[in-house]
Amino acid sequence: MRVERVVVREIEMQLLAPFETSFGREDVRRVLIVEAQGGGISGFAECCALSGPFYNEETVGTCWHMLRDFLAPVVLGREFQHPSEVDGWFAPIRRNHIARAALESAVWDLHAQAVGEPLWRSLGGDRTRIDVGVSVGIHPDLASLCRTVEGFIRDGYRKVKIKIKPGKDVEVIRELRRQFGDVPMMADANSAYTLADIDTLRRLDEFGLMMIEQPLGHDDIIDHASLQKALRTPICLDESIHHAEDARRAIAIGACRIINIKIARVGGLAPAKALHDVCLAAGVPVWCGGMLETGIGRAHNIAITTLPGFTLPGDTSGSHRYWAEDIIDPPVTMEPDGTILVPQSPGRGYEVVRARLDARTVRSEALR
Ligand code: OSB
Ligand code: MG
Repeated sequence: MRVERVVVREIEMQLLAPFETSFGREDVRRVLIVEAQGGGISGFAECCALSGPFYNEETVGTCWHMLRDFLAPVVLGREFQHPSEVDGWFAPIRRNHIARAALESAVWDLHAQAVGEPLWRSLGGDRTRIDVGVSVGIHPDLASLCRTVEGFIRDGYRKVKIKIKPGKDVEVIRELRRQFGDVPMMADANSAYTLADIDTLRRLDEFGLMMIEQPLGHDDIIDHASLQKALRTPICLDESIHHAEDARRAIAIGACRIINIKIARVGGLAPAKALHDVCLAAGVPVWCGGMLETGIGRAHNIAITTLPGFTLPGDTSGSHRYWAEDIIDPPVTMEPDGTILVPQSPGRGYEVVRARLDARTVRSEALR
């Protein structure tokens, strides 16, 4: 089949509460929604770059440019047998993974619908439910953080991830452990530390965290290997891993014991699966990270999480974690046991509500 038309839209979604990390804060979520049309079917995916280049180098603006001027032209009108071909078409383009992932994933959704099977089955997954965790942003004070975490524990999440940064780390985790005992907990630093902070990072060892995510440089694996030797807590890499080869190298030098896989960060579903395969072969557990996605991005995260190596709870929470009203129907919901049931209908498995999409669209462009 072929993609006959690509529609790129920018939408604005009000977050229920601002989300703060060591690198910045999002209040209103601007995301691009990519629609790949062919044979009367629409494949959807989300381009989840943040508004500024502070998680990785991409932004909503750079992704718009890449999608319109470089990526859509490569895909439009081109015959394919299987969506795993698309990543190969993008090979001459350097990086710009979030933009690539959006169009590549939309073609996967299109294909899965065309052949009448759920996206997760096209990917080779086999789980019927996935374990759900929640990511908790940096709060202005410890009391409000504790209230938030208490609510999430009551909701039944299987993992609580706490964002940390220098000055909001050891005492924060100590207090959470004191109040909530040994709930499955981890920390994510988003590259806020250096090896000079090794004493602080070692003090976190006493709290039995499941892992500490990306403590050091966004572009580093060498220092992470040194740090991992000095820590009991497993290091999980996020920002430093862009593709399967990065994972192979990081594992080879002992830079991490766990890897966070984000479809967007690695350039799409086929690259995410390839990264997963490397980790599975090496015995390194993976989990699916999040980028404050709308339901469209969540649907893709759920699909990839059905692969066998995703053995740890991810960051894909239900729609209501961030949105008063999601743009999909039904919304993603977490069961009382802390799982999400994997949808059985063809493609992404959640209907896109066009009226809601249109109401939130601030610009759109149709490409042929
Ligand atoms: O580091 O995992 C991260 C959000 C934006 C950018 C980076 C990260 C995050 C999160 C949120 O942790 C995860 C979610 O979508 O709930
Ligand atoms: Mg992270």
